[in-house]
Amino acid sequence: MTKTVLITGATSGIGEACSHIFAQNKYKVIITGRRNERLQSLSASLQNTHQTQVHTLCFDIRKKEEVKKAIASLPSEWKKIDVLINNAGLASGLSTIQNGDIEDWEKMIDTNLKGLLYMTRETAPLMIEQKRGHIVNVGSVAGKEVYANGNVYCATKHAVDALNKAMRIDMLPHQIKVSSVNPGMVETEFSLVRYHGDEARAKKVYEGLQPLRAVDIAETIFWVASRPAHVNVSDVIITPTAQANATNVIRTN
Ligand code: NDP
Ligand code: 8X3
Repeated sequence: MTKTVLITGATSGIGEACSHIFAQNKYKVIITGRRNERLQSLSASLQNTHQTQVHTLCFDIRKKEEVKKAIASLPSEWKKIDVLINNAGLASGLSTIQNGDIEDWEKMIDTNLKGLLYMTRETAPLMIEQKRGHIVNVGSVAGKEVYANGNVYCATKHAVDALNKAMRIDMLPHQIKVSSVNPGMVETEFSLVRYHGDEARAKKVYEGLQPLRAVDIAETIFWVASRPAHVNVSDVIITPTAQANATNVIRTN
């Protein structure tokens, strides 16, 4: 039976890489994000490259009515979601708490925490009804440890870590799997977004070390999602070899 995956934040980085790997493995793919042009070109590329079926949903995950409407709009055969990848997220700014920008804080809380909750609230009942499913939450090393100036981003990812554990308990009677994948430094648009479009500053983050690629995380997520029915991988932390944890990194120059 063909399986269906829904990937939030598929217009870039880890989510986009996930869409390719699941499509390549013959999943039907639901891709979501706010940038419709990117969704349309990704959809065409997935269909051409992997001959798979693709459904696009363009919405802002921070808006609960948009989330509800998007999931409700899925044709019934697309509502049979086997894997939900709660990936959409961002860091916005990097500053002490006393100098923090409240708009940045709200953006991170609304996307990383509330958006993930809205998606799960709409999708988990569908999985329960069909008596199967797997929710994969993309956390971060920032959800395991805090680092200087990372305060609110780290708090949202710690919340994802807590929700991952809590969801696993709630889903247990329904035998729905819940897993989290927690990356360290991955070179995507993440730093560009964190630094509000400052390309030079974003590039500096990865100087002197080999960061993870989005595909490294996508492969891990696919591995987590493709274990046998009796196996649930609860929690994976994955960093570049040059990174020991959220704060210790080695650079060659
Ligand atoms: P990217 O910036 O490359 O991708 C982020 C994705 O999230 C985009 O597709 C974006 O789509 C989507 N997104 C952001 N805000 C919204 C919104 N309001 N509504 C809908 N979609 C949204 O970053 P990554 O691929 O690196 O990040 C993916 C996840 O991985 C995030 O949760 C991030 O926190 C996490 N992560 C990243 C790490 C890294 O070093 N890169 C390390 C650890 C975790 P669009 O703009 O089109 O809406
Ligand atoms: C992204 C990794 O270390 O920039 O979650 O917070 S880090």
